[in-house]
Amino acid sequence: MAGLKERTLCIIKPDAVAKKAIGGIVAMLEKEGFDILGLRMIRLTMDDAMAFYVVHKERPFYGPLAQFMASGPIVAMALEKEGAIAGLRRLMGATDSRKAEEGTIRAKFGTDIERNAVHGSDSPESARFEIPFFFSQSDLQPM
Ligand code: 3AN
Repeated sequence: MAGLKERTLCIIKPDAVAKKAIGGIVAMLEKEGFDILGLRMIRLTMDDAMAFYVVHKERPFYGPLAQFMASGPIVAMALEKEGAIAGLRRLMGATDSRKAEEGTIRAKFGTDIERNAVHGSDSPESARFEIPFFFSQSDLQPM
């Protein structure tokens, strides 16, 4: 029996957009079986970035992280697949790109712990906050 489809948010971060990795990353996601329900290229303001990462507001890297995310265009995608949240985290690899396993997006396109090419929701609760941050319900058409 097929498992339950799940939705997650993926962001191609400014470092990966700058190095022309959008196509390479989208190709890896599609090859892994993710359905792309929504896709937008945007530039976050500092306020947007701080609001998006509000869960990290007590962390020492909060300011620099928001600044980095607002430093250039990003690509936000709403993805769907069985086990999408864990599946995307696996495909992304370790947060620190230097430690990311071979074959992962971060191993291929990331640089370090900040410039790590992609973001992925880390739980169903995060996905429920993060997807509507970028997409309205009517943007997301099931495939
Ligand atoms: P992940 O993105 O793998 O879920 P989190 O949730 O621990 O990692 O951190 C969110 C983001 O904050 C990471 N993607 C990374 O860009 C940034 N980050 C995490 N730890 C650090 C750090 N020590 N220094 C700079 N940036 C960090």
